[in-house]
Amino acid sequence: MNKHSPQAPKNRYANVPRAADWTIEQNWPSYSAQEHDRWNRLFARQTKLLPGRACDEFLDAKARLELSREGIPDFADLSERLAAMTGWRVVAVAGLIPDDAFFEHLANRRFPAGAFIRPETELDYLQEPDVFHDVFGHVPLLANPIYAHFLEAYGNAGRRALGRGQLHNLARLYWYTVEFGLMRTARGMRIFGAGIMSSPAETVFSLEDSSPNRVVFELRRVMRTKYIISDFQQTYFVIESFEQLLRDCEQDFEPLYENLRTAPDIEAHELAPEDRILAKGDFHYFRAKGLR
Ligand code: HBI
Ligand code: FE
Repeated sequence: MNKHSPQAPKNRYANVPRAADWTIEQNWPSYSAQEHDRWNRLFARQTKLLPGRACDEFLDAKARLELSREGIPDFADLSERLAAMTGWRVVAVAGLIPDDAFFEHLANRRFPAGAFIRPETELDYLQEPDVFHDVFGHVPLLANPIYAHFLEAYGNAGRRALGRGQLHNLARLYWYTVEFGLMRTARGMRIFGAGIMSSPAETVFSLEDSSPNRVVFELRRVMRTKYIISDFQQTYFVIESFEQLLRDCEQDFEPLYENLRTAPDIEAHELAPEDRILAKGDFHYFRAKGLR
């Protein structure tokens, strides 16, 4: 590459042709040995951290899906195995896609997964969901029947929320469960959110650091709670089970949305009077970074 050519695009899928539903060709043979090797290093590093931290449903599904350290998975093969379990398939996208397209895919049991893998310089954190965040973080739980049903119900709720202009309430539900959710189990607190599951640092921080609040999940409370995307969470919400999450999301959201229209937002670090608090954060990590 000569000095006049633009910096190699960070995401080589950014300009590939896409279908009307925003899907692209994964073009699995195009992955280089370096890209496969990066997946293997991310996979090995994260897998080492998960025993005793990831929920059993995740560890069980990851094994059943044969997610391995043998390079970036071919979405077609992975989808054959996944579809046989819960009917979900993994479709390739270049990055974030419009909300309506995203919810349409979820409502049809298709998970849009980034085809690119993060650059060496962003091994620890990146804003756009890459193949490691999406396939290692999100896909395994789609093999769990209850969670698979929850995420389809979420996709349908998303389309209704869009219609009402209340997507932000639903995006918070996604953020504090699908991305950063914790679960209380008989053997202690466990991770299920993909944003944590695919991040070595947050895997430890979310369970073991004294900085964040940990509060029992309550749907309306979560839908009122703002979030930050640039750092660890200041509050984690803790569910009892995927069955509980599914029950919460199968209700008719209309009355809830109506009630939410006038309910004030809650800041990411705030505790609310009705909270069932499992851990009150001391925020030392956030204060040290000037965030609190
Ligand atoms: N697109 N590829 C992709 N991945 C996402 O997680 C995603 C998206 N578009 C919209 C979106 N998420 C949000 O609407 C939800 O997180 C609420
Ligand atoms: Fe995600």
